[in-house]
Amino acid sequence: MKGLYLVTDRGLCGGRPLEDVVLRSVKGGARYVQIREKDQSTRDFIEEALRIKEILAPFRVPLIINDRVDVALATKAEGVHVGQDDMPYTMARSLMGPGAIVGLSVETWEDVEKAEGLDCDYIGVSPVFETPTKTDTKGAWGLDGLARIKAFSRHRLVAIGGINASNAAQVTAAGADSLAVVSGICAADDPEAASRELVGLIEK
Ligand code: TZP
Ligand code: MG
Repeated sequence: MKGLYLVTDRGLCGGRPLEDVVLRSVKGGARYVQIREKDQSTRDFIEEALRIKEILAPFRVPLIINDRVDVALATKAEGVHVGQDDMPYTMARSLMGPGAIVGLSVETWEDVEKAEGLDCDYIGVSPVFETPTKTDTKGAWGLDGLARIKAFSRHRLVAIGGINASNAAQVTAAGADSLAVVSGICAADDPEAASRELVGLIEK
């Protein structure tokens, strides 16, 4: 995992279709897209995932589904992202298969240690900074926590939480391989320009 990773939030798109925001973000250089839906029907989630999969295909950007392994399998998404309260990582991996992208969030040091024994494609360092987008967290890692994980872990690190153009370079310098961004792209007036700016900061 390298580069900009869009995590969606329909509620932050300001009335714009999520598909448009996703398209503009990948045009701006996002390399991964995770659809995160917390209160959508299964049917609507599947239909949305299929539409977004089609949008991503020409860009060769993999689609990752948050939490819902059933939706990922049904839509043949390239990956799934699980948190510590979701389906256990090893079950998600065995259902998705060895070729899928399977990511796991780490919220505590114990999670980081346990992840060393897992063949996940990346760990999501969650959250790096406090963020209004997700408040049911166990506290923020900060740049120091991220650097400590980088020094310890064998996994690729996807940093998430409060990341925007003002801190992206620092988060990358602290050891993030990829930056996952929700509001900084979904709520941006111009998601394409916002994505392009973040990509520039990651690659600097
Ligand atoms: N997991 C940890 S923080 C977060 C998620 C889904 C939300 C990040 O949102 P934002 O708007 O990029 O801070
Ligand atoms: Mg989850």
